[in-house]
Amino acid sequence: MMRATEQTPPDAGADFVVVANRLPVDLVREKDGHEHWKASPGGLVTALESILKANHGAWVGWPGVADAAPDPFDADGIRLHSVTLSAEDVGLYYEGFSNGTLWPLFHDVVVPPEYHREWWNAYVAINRRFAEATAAAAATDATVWVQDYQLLLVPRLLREMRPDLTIGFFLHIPFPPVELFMQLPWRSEIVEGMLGADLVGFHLPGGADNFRILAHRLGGHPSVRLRSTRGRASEIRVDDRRVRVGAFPISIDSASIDAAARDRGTRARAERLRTELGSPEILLLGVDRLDYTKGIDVRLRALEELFEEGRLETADVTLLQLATPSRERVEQYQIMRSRIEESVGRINGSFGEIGHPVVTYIHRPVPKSELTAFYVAADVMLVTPVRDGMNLVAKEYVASCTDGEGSLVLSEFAGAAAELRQAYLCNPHDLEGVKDAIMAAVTEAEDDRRRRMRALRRQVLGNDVHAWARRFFETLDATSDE
Ligand code: GDG
Repeated sequence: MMRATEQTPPDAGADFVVVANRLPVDLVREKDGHEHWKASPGGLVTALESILKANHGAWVGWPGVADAAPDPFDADGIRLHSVTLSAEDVGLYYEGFSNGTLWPLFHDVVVPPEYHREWWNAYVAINRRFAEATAAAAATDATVWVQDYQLLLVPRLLREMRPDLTIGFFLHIPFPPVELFMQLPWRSEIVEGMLGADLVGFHLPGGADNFRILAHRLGGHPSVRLRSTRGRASEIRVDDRRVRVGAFPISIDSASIDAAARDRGTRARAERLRTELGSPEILLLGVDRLDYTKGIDVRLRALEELFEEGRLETADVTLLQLATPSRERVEQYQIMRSRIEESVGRINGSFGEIGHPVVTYIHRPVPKSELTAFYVAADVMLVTPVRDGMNLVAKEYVASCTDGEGSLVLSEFAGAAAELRQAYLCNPHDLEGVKDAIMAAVTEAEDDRRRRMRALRRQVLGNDVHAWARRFFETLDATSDE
């Protein structure tokens, strides 16, 4: 199935198609109306690049600008097909149903999900638009890999349009417990949508279990039969088809981050950064999209109390918090941002010195090289989400600790905690526990810290994003071969 078909012209359709909400490049529209493309190399592109190129691959997604309708074009050997979304589509399908309904519902209702029929109708219509674009882009018997919660209905729609395709689906966020999922007025439609795939992948076995139970209960296909497939996926019978369900924990391009962190320029930048931050004895770091799931508020509160109680000295410790702007038109994100910025102001007002804030807060994206320098500079990385599918930042930090120094404080509620067992694990709902984990990360003997980091590095360097993609495809291949 994944043969290199070198002679097939892209116009005849691609043998391998990735479908995601966003294309791997962003369309940028200048004030004068002039448009150009900018690469946005995420982890997924890195993982799939070689497979896409070897198979005359195509990518279907939104270019990131409302009403843009660029023709398909080739970038680096990958055919890019844009799905056009109007400003209203973005408001209803993306900001509304995807990020106002599904995102909070799938993250344990950290904020209340909103259920609006108007949002749902738009979600159905836009999923159909993605499915149609994919059906038009895929060659006969092609393999299609659908990504994430914005496109949960695409597998089934696509199967109806193109029964010849092999369809994989991967969810990048948690899949919630049955009791929460059952809130969704359109729960059966969503489960049916996902069951259109041949293989449905989650980060963790818990998500896969939740899905199996729901498929049994809601899918209208009562014979859920469990059978293990190379220990990776079990099987659900849907009419005369089998759907495999399994856990595929995503990772990062560990080797390239390790190399970037060893780079002399990066190390020099990391040193300069520490000086610019007032040469603290201990540099704490947070790196997140500004999202209410990430627990930025949790770590700020923990830090504030540790200063108040005198367990940490403000003269020794500083926190660098990078909070990349995200979903800024969604109300809950605006509320969260105000709350975090208020805390940062309060902590600096109480504990900072003139010219030396204790929290340095950056609310804008930084270049990747700068981010790697942050990781290299940090003594302790704080990853405290209240719920997170995986959390790649935790793995990126570990890959950047090339000298074996550095400590990771990690929430048990991040998917990464299942693999990164030697981190300083904490429950983000237990503030005392978070404070203790930070203190342990700061004060534990060097030998113990190094031992933990060695184990973490073995895990992250031995399980990279390429292995993740390979495992998914091998399982999908095995499914379609049957
Ligand atoms: C979803 C799931 C799951 C952040 N700021 C900058 C920047 N970043 C990069 C990080 C990291 C990525 O963004 C964030 O990935 P996460 O995994 O931490 O979180 P989500 O965005 O919520 O991702 C998550 C993931 O999907 C994959 O399945 O792990 O659980 O929620 O790579 O480095 N990169 C640059 N500048 C920034 O300012 N260059």
